[in-house]
Amino acid sequence: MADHEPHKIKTVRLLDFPTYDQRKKYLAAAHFNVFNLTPSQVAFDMCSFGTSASSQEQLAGQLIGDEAYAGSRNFEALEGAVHQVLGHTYVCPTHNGLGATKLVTSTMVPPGSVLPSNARTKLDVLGPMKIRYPDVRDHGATVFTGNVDLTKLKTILGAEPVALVGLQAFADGQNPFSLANLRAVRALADAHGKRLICDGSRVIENAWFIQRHEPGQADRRIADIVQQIVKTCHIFQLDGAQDPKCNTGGILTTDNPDDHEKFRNEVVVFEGLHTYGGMAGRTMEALARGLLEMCDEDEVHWVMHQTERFNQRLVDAGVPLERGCDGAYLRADAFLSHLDDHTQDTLSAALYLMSGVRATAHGLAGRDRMVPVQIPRLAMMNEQLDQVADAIIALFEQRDLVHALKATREGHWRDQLEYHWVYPDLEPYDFDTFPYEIHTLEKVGVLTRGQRREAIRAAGYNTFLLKSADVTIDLLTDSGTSAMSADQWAAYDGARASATTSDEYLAMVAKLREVTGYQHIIPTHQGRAAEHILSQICIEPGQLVPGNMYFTTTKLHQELAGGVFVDVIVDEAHDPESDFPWKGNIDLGKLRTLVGEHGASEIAYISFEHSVNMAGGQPASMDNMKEVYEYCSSVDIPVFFDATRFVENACLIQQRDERYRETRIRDIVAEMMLYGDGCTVSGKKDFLINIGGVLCFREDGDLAEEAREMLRVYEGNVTDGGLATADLAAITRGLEEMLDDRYIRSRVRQTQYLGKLLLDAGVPIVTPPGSHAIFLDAKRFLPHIDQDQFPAQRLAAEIFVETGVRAMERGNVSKGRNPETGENYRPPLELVRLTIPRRVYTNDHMRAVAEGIARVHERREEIRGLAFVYEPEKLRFFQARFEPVDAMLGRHEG
Ligand code: P61
Repeated sequence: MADHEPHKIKTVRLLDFPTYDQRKKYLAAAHFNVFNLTPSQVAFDMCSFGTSASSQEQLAGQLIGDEAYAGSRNFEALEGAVHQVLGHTYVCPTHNGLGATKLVTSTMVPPGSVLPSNARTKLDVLGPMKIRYPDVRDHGATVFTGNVDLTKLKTILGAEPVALVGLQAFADGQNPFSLANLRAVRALADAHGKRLICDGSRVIENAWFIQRHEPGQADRRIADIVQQIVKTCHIFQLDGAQDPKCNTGGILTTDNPDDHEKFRNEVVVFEGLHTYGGMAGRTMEALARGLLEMCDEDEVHWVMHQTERFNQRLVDAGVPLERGCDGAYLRADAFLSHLDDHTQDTLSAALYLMSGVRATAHGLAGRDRMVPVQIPRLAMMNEQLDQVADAIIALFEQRDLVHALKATREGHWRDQLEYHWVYPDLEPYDFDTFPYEIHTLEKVGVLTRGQRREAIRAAGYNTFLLKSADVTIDLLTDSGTSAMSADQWAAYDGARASATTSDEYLAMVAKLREVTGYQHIIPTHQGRAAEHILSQICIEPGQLVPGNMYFTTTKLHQELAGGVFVDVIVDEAHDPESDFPWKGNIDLGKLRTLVGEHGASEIAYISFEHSVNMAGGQPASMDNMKEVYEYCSSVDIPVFFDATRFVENACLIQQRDERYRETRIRDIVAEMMLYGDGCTVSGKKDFLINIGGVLCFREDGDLAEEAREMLRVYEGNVTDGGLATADLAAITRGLEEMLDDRYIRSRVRQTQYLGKLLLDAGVPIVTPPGSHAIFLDAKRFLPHIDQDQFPAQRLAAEIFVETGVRAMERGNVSKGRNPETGENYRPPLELVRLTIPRRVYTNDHMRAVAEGIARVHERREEIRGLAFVYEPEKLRFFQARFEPVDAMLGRHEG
């Protein structure tokens, strides 16, 4: 069983969570028919049609070629994918599944003829075409409920003008057929000289069901079963919006050149030329790529695991449903058994009113009594699905309060219906989860344990030197690794590049002024560039720079400017076992002593970091920032924040300081920034972007001018700092998204979830868990390894071998050597950092990480230390190479 997604999140689409009052308003405006609501009025849209997350390759494919006329290369790609995955020779493209149906009926099913099928819903369109579609599904079947009743089919074949025999994979979303039945249907069709056509829009789900439940099929691959299904049919049709995770598109495939000739000649009438069939070139490309990906065993198993889990949660709570291949199909009549009429739409309306979840039946009004709650493929996380299930369960518990919708406008199709409703008094269900869905995803590395052992050896036991593609869950850094949102991409795409002043620059300045309250906003290409400039303009050689623990680049630039970093963080920060909630605080006593000893003029400025990285992502308290600033103002020492993780610090203030429980994150941030004179920021963290930084000054225009002088020399224009205009646009959008309370809480909670799992497993970590990372305490994890044999470095390597998780050493290797003694510093904290990228991983990934590390912990005694085989002079941790001491001993002894 898959225990986490075989992919990570590449881009996200933000979700809206309308309030109860808004939902009342929207629903009334929609005439109480949830079909009329738009996604921005909905919290979770439980529909699997054209709503899948796509792969980054599909997304990229949208920009390739995109020509849709004779001989387009996108069509060639589609043909290639069909040959490879489905195995049929001929491909006729159509604009979607309906287009394929139309093509088949107009070429092969004359009016008045009959198309028996095991499915209903998608076939209702045949009614208006005067084609009958008798139901031949075996209603007595218990496992393969989509199997055809062969006797019934035979009778119809003998008695009626059958044009084609129809089959649907996972008919109506609930009824899979078996390979044995498929073969029998084919034989029967052949015996009567009829063609068998299969709608395989959900062929993957059906193949999975066969793999799981049909005797003798368990060891076959999904890809194999899919091809057998296709090849058993004369004609195969597929809606691109289903299994290939496209947003539209369709195909009709066959091995029969005569049939194909018919399709080719007809497709030009209704769809488009035979080489695009009414699809844009990009749709064909995305469809081709989706076809190539859809049989991926891990992905299929993950999707089906999610579906099973979702159903089970509902079943356990007694909710009446039928298991669907893509979700739970609620039995509306049983759910609202006290109502007689319009139970489906009433259930949909009540669920929306209560929670904002949209689930609705489609097609013909009154077709069946189900409300399908479908899971958009790969777009949601289990935590979100659990909450959707809980919302349904909560409604089920209040079902007696729901009264029926009253129709004010009847209709043939479900979207035509309109209602009247008196709102029931339902207890609203509030979501508290990740406020985004997965828009595109990226596959993760799948090396075997043996391959990982080889990879880490080749990387000299330095996780910095591993290839990202070999990593399963990458917790090396939260820097530049965020998943951007679709809105950020839109801003990025829409930016008009300028080598002078851009609209995007002005918008970013305005936004940052609003967020920080600082007047002078100077863009830089990333954090260390801002640190370089600040250090150069604010430090006189020999001056001291007190700060709350060092950060590598910060300290380096202070030293390059002739400054001397002095650590004035509270003592608790150096004690990994202390539970002090404000381990990022500056010890005011230490600071006063320092100023007393050296005089304020010897202090360049205070370097005050939010959510202190090297201490474990530990926050400073609001009171501490205020006190430090009061004191420093009184002695004329400027305070500059490293505000790289200031939103996370604000979130921990909201969480840990009673007085701020109800204060919005943006207001907490604004107050924090009052207690400083300026800041440097690496935007690659909280700003939710992949590149960028800023240097800001509250009001000192002279300093800003000096900074701009340097900017011109080292970075780029004063209006871009060397960043692309598009990146400025993404920053501005990110600045808005980072301040969303629901987002930042879900982020920090995810980190803390990982921390809790590790603590529960007895793994020593720095407490309390911080905001962006969990730090393993290597001294306690591997007490038998001397610090000069780099226990944290070895632990990070061992974690990779065990789990494919990449972590980062933050201990003796990172701290370096004392230039005077030549000895390693042997810092009090010998840590391994598990850093959580923003919006990239799910809680299931976090659970897998914790379980893997717990396994390493169990065999900790057999782990040995490391020795340098190559040691660079500066920032040695990036490029250093090591060998295990046991291996070296062995070599020496041997
Ligand atoms: C990180 F191993 N952090 O945490 P730049 N201030 C702070 C940072 O966390 C930070 C920078 C300034 C990184 C990347 C990194 O030795 C290392 O945009 C609090 O990276 O220039 C960066 O910002 C510098 C990792 C940097 C390292 C240096 O993963």
